[in-house]
Amino acid sequence: MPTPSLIDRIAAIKATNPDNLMARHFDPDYFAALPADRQTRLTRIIASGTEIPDSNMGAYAMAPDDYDTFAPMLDAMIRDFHAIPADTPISQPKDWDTGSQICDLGAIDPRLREVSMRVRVARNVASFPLPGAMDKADRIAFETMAATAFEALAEHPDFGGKYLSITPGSPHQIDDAEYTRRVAAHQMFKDMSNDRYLQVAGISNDWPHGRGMYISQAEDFLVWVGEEDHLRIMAMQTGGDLNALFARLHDGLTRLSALLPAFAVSDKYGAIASCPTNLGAGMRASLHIKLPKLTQAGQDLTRVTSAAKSLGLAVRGAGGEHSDAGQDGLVDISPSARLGVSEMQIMQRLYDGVAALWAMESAL
Ligand code: DAR
Repeated sequence: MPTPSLIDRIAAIKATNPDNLMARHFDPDYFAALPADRQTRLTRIIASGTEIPDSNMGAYAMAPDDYDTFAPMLDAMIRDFHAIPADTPISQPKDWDTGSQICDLGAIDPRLREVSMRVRVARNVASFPLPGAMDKADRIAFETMAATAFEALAEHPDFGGKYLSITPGSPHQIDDAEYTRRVAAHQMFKDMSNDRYLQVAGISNDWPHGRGMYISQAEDFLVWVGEEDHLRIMAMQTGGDLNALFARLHDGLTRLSALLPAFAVSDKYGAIASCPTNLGAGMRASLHIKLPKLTQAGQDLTRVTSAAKSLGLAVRGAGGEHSDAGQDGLVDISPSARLGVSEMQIMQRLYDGVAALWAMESAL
């Protein structure tokens, strides 16, 4: 049997995997009309959706301008995922004025002061290829540049810390035992070469070269280098004060951006990310909360996922993407939308959503 053409394969995926947004929005006529070099670029961008039919998004950008170049196809996928109506322009508002709304989880219930909260943003430096198209030299050059920026950041009293590299031969290299310990502590990212999506997209290539993590002394501010995006900048804390958490991230992001070349951003797409799911604010604001009744002690996420979806929230296991809930019903809750909503709106949605889920849990 001849190998089915790309178009035939995607048509077959569309029939068997209706939630594969790449297959759902792939237009054979649009693809066929592209010049050969652009067909090659687009084939690489949609490789994950083509090779892994149960993908949801099914695409990763390889260069910041991919979103503009292939907007006729990628915008349809982006609108679908981020629930942006056809008659609404794709546009990213900016509003870190997270002081204007008080979002203290302790005001919902004092017990919620115990939940661990984390907010992260994805950022990519415009002058480098996106991670899926970087070669080993790019990855090491980027990490070297980032490590120099971290040396300056480490001088700041609020963000002092150190850079830990897993690049063989790096002056900042840590041993396997410390790497394993940092992963177990949910600080360092896992071996990306085990993620089939990132592997197909080329994002995990050259592992572990060019990868590492900046960690503050208080271990409440982290910067991943060389994961799915060039940088994943995150703040974490307990206590329920979402305003303080967001303000700390914004402060760290602002200081770091002043130490690096320009990030890839656009008025339309906001912060440019490898995955279209992370465009816009590029922000994932999440918290780990125990919902034993709504999750049947972590055995069944159907009900909590449905309730969360109606609140604009996504549910994951506490071990990260594609993980199960904890036995005590510990789940990771985060707002789904990231494009077309501001940082302040994301914070508010998280607060309002958790309040509603907590009320449902308490009423059972
Ligand atoms: N599994 C890939 C990516 C989904 C979004 N998560 C990211 N970007 N980490 C998919 O296309 O389904």
